[in-house]
Amino acid sequence: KLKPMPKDFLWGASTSAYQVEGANLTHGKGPSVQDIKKVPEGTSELDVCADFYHHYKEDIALMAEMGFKTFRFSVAWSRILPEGTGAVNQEGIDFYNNVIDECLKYNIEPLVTMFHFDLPAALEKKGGWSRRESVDEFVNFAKILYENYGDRVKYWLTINEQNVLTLNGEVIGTCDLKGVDNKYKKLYQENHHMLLAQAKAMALCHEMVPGGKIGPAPNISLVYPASCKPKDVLAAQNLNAIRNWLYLDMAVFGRYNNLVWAFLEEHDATPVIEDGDMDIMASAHPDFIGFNYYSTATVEWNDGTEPAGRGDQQISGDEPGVFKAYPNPNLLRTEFGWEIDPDGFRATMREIYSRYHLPMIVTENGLGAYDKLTEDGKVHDQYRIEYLRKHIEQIKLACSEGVEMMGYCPWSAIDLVSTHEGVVKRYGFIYVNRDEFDLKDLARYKKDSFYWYKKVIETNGED
Ligand code: BGP
Repeated sequence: KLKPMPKDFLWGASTSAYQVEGANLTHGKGPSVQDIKKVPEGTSELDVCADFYHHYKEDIALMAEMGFKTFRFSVAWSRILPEGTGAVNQEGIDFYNNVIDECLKYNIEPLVTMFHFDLPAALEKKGGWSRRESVDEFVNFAKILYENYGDRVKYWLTINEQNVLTLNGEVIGTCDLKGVDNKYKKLYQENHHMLLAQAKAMALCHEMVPGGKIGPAPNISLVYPASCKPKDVLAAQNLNAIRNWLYLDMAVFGRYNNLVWAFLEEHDATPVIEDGDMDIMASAHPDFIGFNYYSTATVEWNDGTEPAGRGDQQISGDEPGVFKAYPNPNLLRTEFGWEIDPDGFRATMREIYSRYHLPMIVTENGLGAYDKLTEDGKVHDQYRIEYLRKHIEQIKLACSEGVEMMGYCPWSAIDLVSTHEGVVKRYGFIYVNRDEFDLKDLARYKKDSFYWYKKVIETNGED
């Protein structure tokens, strides 16, 4: 039997700085890795995006009209610190002050992601996360955020989808592996630095922000075995460890997952760990777990005879001797080929909760589609309503089963730029009138899902 949703459930939605703001090289902002990458063919540059930088008041007013209790957005590191360290760009500080104040004006709790795929290019040029210094650079950035916003921002997220950064960085434009001999060695050393930076930032939040709550935000997709063949089950355990549990085991327990460690040893890729690193990680604790969920992943055993290939966004490449991507024949797919699995969402929530026993907030979930604006300014996105409704149903079921869910922030509050598939891949409740290369007037239109989500929030999930 369904129990009512928690009274203070945080309904909202998400964006990220480099995908929504525009003004990417103006107003004192330094370039990030996203601004120096070559954009995928057929997609536009990041100079305008949804132009949230100039429309934030109008956009937050629309979020308030939907009844948002929270708004998840990220802070662009190189807007605050154009060089990644050193001089602060006051205009950048002011911009996020304004965004935060605008949220608070409508009683919307800001949920701030510190780092969402946009390392300052100046740091990348020096070697980015592969250098030990990156840990202190991130902590310094976190300190500036707490100093400036800690009086008003209670909820913080450290690193968006650190697992995707490690497993799929080339696709999302955060790393270039050309000429790298042992990619695992490089990626998992960077990963170690990020984990350490995260642990230190969590501890610092507890020191500096009164009542502050902080958590990680990996992308968690429960991994299914393709069959009940025992070897397929082993393959699923392998990918679950590599893709999912490594990140949460580290954030919550500060412990490397043993299956991952064995995998790294096998590839001569165990990270350099300095004295004291593991203590720092074991003593820092998140207050909650944020996670992005789009779908599950399905794998079968890989006997090692086939070379590594690339799976889809959730699977991120096959590993000989470890697992092989398997298209799940039981699931429908979006227009962009992503599997749709609401039941798997509940399975994922159950599994995370049974492993970590922490409250959880869904920091992303959603459907990318080619929406059409009608002549009379409507967007009939019934497919999105259906997708979201089915996922919300699963949250209700999970809550009724005793899983502690704090909130739901689908991707995305407003149309923005996809990681690699352009602005025509839309996720928002609010339509932004532009095409890939024709900026039109950037006017905002309420999609059908806007009115539907407003009712969902009004009734605390009853719709
Ligand atoms: C997540 C990212 C987001 C986002 C979303 C949709 O991986 O955290 O930044 O864009 O996926 O993905 P895409 O834009 O590739 O459709």
